[in-house]
Formats: sequence, C-alpha cells, structure tokens
Amino acid sequence: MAAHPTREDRFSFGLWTVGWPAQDPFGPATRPALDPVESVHRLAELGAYGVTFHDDDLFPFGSSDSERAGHIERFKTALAETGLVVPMVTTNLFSHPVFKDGGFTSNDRSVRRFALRKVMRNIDLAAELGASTFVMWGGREGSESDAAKDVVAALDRYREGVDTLAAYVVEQGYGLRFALEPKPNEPRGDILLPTIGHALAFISTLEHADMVGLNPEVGHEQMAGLNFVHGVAQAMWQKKLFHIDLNGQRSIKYDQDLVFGHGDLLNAFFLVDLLEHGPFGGGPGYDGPRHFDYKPLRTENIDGVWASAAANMRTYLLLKERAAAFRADSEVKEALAAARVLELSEPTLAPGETYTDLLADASAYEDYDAEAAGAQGYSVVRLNQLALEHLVGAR
Ligand code: ASC
Ligand code: MN
Ligand code: MN
Ligand code: MN
Repeated sequence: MAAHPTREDRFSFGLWTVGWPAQDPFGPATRPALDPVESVHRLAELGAYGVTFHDDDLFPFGSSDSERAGHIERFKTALAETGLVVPMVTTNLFSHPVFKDGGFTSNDRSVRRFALRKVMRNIDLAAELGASTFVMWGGREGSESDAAKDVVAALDRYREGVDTLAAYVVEQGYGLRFALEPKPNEPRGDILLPTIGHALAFISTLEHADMVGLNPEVGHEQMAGLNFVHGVAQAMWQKKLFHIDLNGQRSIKYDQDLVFGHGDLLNAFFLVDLLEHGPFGGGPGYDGPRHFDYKPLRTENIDGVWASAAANMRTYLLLKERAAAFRADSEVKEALAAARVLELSEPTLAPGETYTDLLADASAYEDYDAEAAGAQGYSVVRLNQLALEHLVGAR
C-alpha cells in the first residue's frame, strides 16, 4: 500500500492545527503550547511539504517589531533546515476582542481600518515567504441579531475591504491570489458568505474578481447540510478552487474539524476522486496543495497530535489509491456507461443547432415517448455499490 506521504504529494498543515492546545468553550487546554519550530520539524519528518499560518500563530498579537522579527527569523531557519515551504498565509481577524463584531465588517469603522492594516502587514510577510495564496476566513464577520447588522452595508464593506487589499497586492507586484473561505456559523450565530455559492456570487461583484477565488473547507459546507463534492465541483467549474481545507465533519453540528475521512467517508472518497482525476466526463482536477485544517481531538496528548497529522495524509493517500482502482475497474466503466454518466457531457443541442431547430424537431417533443423515458432505470445503486466496495477494499 502506497500510504507513505512524500513532498510530491504536496500535503500542508496550518500551524494552528497541530498546535491547537485543545481549549474549548467548556474547559481549558489539555495540551501545552507547541513551538512552531517544532511543528515545522515534525511535519517535515512526517512527509508534509508545506506549512501555513495566521499571523497570530507565529507571533502573539501585539508583539513589538523586534519580537515579531525574532519569531519570523526562527521560523525561517526551521523552513531552511527542513525544506518546508509556505504555500498559503492567512490573518487572524477573529481572536482578539477588538474583532468581536467583525474585521472588515465591524460596525466600528476604526476596527475596519485596523483590520485592513493588520492584513496588509501580513500580506507583506506572505509575499516575503513566497506564498501564492492568501486566505480570508471571516469568522467574526456576521451577527447574532438581525437588528444589529445591516447585511447590505456589511457586504459593501466586505467588498471594499477585498477590493482595497487586491489593489494593494497588484500595486506591490506580489504574486498572490486571495481565497475566501465560507462557513455558515460559529463563532458568529450567522457568518457572512456562509457557503461556496454565496462566496462565488460575492466574488463576481469584485473589482479584481480574477484574483479572488475560494478555500472551501469540507466541514464548513457539511455544517450547512450541503454536499462538499458538489460545492467543490462548482468552484472548479468556475475556476475558483484556489486552495482547499481538508478535514472531517459528522453532519450538521458544531465545527468538528475531524481528521480527513473521519466524518463522511464516502463523500471524502468522491472528493479525492474529483481532485485527483477531475470530472468523470473529463477536465482537470485540482493541482494546489492538499491542505489539512483539522483539530487533533481534545482527548489526545502530544503523541496523538502527531498520530492524527499522519492519519490525515495516510487517509488521503489510501483514498487516492482506492479512487484510482475505482476509475480503472472495467466493471465500473461499464456501470458508468449503464448509468449514462458520460452522456451528460454531450451538449443538449447538436453542433450549430438553434432553438428554432429544436422547435422543428418533432422527435424532441411531439413524438417523444416521455412514458418510456420515465420508465427507464439509471443503475445508480450498482455504480454506488461498486464505489463503496472499492472504498472498503472489497475489490
Ligand atoms: C482559518 C481557517 C479556519 C479557521 C479556523 C480557526 O484560517 O481556515 O477554518 O481559521 O481553523 O480555528
Ligand atoms: Mn472548520
Ligand atoms: Mn479552514
Ligand atoms: Mn477551521
């Protein structure tokens, strides 16, 4: 079994994932703080190729310039020692109380200006470290009361914020693209841009829409009861899958951030299949980092932290292997044909055909046997069972 990660697999982890000391709303941390330098070394040993961070993961909020520089230097040394890269950087606009009503969309204008400055400073660092993606997760952009947030004005301010930062990146000549990360709720009662669909619609209104895409997270769509594979497919279709946060979630509840595959496993299988092979009808898959945004369970000690980091990568590789077997299986090919999956790639109108031709085609309507078409089976269960059997290693 090919389940040993290598740099070529391009697995990356947030410093805040393995470094989460496991405080929750009901109890304090169960693990000591982890030095980012140690995380870099351990992740490299485990086979990751990249590490990502929020500014506050690397140097505490409020650090002096020299303290900040010291933390960055130590981190850079660890990167140089291990060869790990920084493919993505993001900003913490959610922990400090100043952001309790939002960053870009706080009702308080001075907070919004402070938030933009905090991001600009972090964009400079991202560019310095050679990152290509800058993620924006607006965890505090939202409300608990419909009386207290003018959502229309908030979206104006959100757009103003992203447009301003995009202009900054362009004018500095940085090679960065933004990736917005949707989430429906938590920590706010309702968060703006709650799903992939909302975020795609928002992006279409931006001045620099071309350089803004998505960083969808498995669990965040599933918290909204949505099918993550569908969401990712639409993001790909709109060429907006700039980055991805892999993890696990079991149904509609608080954000679990489980190990990848430890939630909806069948959906994870089809996700890996889509990322690795692209759509069934042809077209590219995903070629960016396979980034894990998960939280080691609060029950785990430090050994469990590293075991869980390894589990994310191993699960991905196992699913990749299973998906390849699924695609290569001649019985699956037959079942795909029986389910007529590939026929969907054929345009509904013939080449050059117009609606006038369609109106003139009696076979399409007047003579069409809707009863016969309605009586046919699509053999979906057989195909799904074949996928499941590959997934569990029964084929
Ligand atoms: C991020 C990101 C999230 C949140 C969360 C913080 O940058 O992708 O989902 O921050 O992980 O705990
Ligand atoms: Mn999450
Ligand atoms: Mn995330
Ligand atoms: Mn998260």
